[in-house]
Order: sequence, then structure tokens, then C-alpha cells
Amino acid sequence: MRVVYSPLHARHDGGVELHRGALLPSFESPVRAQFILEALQRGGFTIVPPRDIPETRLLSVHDAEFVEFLRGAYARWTDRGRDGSMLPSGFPARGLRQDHRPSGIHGSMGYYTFDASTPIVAGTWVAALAAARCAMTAAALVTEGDSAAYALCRPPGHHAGRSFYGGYCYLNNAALAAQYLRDHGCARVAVLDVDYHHGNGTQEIFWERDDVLFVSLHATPESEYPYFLGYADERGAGPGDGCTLNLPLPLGTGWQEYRAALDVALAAIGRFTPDALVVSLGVDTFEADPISAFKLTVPDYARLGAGLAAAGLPTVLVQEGGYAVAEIGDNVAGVLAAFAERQTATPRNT
Ligand code: SP5
Ligand code: ZN
Repeated sequence: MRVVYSPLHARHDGGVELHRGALLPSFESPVRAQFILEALQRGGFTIVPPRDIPETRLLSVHDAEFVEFLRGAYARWTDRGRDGSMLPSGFPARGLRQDHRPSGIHGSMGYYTFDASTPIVAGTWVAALAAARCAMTAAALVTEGDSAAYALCRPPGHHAGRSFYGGYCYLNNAALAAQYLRDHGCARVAVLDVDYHHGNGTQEIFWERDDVLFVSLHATPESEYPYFLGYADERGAGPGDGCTLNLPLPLGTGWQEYRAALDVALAAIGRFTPDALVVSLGVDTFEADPISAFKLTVPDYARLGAGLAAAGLPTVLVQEGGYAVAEIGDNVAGVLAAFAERQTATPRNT
């Protein structure tokens, strides 16, 4: 399995986030990708750079004015004499207008994001674009015959929707990979999101689609981010009715309960009979994650990798969350090594 990586991720750095009432340095930091890369190099994986995929590809899942906003936001900020990281200070909640985008930078931020944890800094756009290209390049490798590929994306993507950012995410890397597969020979694609947090952006993008199944295992939004989406009664709409499956799990979930939910997810994916699988691979389900409350251990990530490979599908794995940086490399490498071993052992019938 090849690994797609760009050093440009490191340009997204120095941001702050609002965490329990205090401004803290972002949990989502460059060392995450650095430690994953080092673990994968130690593990003998081949690292390749992303291709120069045209920016117009972003419009396959994102709104043009939203992409324009992300591209130009920081210049608008510095034009006003500011530096540091951009965070919003107001949002269009119930009772306020959703149909008008304010022309000012503060109102525009509140319009396009849904939290105060997702800073835009000088290098955010360059890094987010590189991450999107990593994901689409991994998808290209799979459409060209690789049985699996991994995109070491940073910043992550699954909280970003068609026209909003948030949850440390700006462009939806996994959705871009899924759409890339759709546009290059895969009639049906399943997205399995195993990040600790619900993939609200991916769900929104494919909500009314019957060609992309979205399945997510995550901590209950009753107490966990993103709070306002990810409940079990969300099933998709219109042609996409039944093509969204949420499996929220309680705080404290360990491998045994997680495995049972994973089996439900894999069974649903099997019934959908996809041509390819995209995995939103967050490892913030780890017991020592600083912002999460599941109890997966280092050896559980090899079990997860074997479970994902058992789907028997061409697979694009896309990095999402994971904030226990000391173990993040081992956990990601654990998934990928077990996946590669298991997938090689059970070739699919094509
Ligand atoms: C990609 C990804 O993993 N994004 C996660 C974004 C989470 N941002 C806010 C987290 C708020 C955490 N609150 C701490 C609760 C501790 N139980
Ligand atoms: Zn997460």
C-alpha cells in the first residue's frame, strides 16, 4: 500500500482554538503528520507525493464561493492589519438570517464555519489544498489498479461540508476521494468513517445521494463534538434515503463494543455492494486521546485494520483525527500494516 504525503501540511501551524472557555494552541498540529510519516517510513511503506490535481476538482464536492472564501480569507485578514489566527465570534443560529453572507470578514467567518476551534492561518489554504490533493491522488492510485492507498492528510476533512468548515477541517478530503472514485469508473462507493467524531461534513455532502453510502461509528453527539449531527435516526433523504447509517456509541466504548458496531457497519457496506471503499481513518478513538473518551488500545488498531480489509474492497484510507501524538504513528501504522497483510492474504474476485 502506497502512502501519499506532502510536507506542505506543515504550513498549517500556529493556530489557536477555543477549548473549554480558553484559547489554547491547536490540538491539530504538524507533529501529528510528522510522527505518522516517521512510523510509516520505519514500517517500510513507500511514500509518494500528491499529483498536481487541478483546483477545479474541489468543486466536485464544494461550493465555488466557499472555496473562494477559504483561498482568500487570510489575505482579507492581514489587509485589515491583523496577524495570528482567524477565529469567528458569531454564528447564524435559529432566528438569524441564513440567506445573506455578510461582506465583512468576521461575518463571513461566522457564515462559513460552525465552531471557534478551526483557525485559519497564513498557510492554511496551501496545506488544505495539498491534503485534498493527497486524498485524490490516493483515489487515483486505486482507480489505476492499486488495491489500496493511504493519504496522510493534514489538515483533516470529514467535518467540512459543501460550503462550511469546522472541526479542524477545511476541505473534505474523504469526500473528494469518494467523488474521484465515482468519476473514474466506480458506480457505487461506500465511505466508512471510524474517527471518534461524527463525519458531519461527509454526511451532508452525500445526504441525498444513492451512489455513495455513508456509514459512521462515533461517540454520541449528546455530549461529544460535533453535537448537532450524527444521531441514529439520520438515514439520508430523497434518493439517498437509507444511504446514511450512523452508529453512535457511548463514552468509554472499548474494543469489544466497537468491534460489534464495526460488524454492523461492514454488513451494511456489504449489502450496498460498492465498487470501492473510502475509510475516514481517525485514531482519536485511542484510550489516551486528550479530547476523546473511547478506550481502544494500540493492538486494537491492528484488529481494526484487519476488519477493514475483510470488506474485500479496493480501499482509499484517508487520515482524519488523532491527538495522542506520542502513539499516533504506531496506531496508524498498526491499522495499515494489518490491512495490507490481510488484504494480500485474501485477494478479491474481480
Ligand atoms: C478531525 C477531528 O477529529 N476533529 C475534531 C474536532 C473537535 N473539536 C472540538 C473538540 C471539543 C472537545 N471537548 C472536550 C471534551 C472532552 N470529553
Ligand atoms: Zn475526530
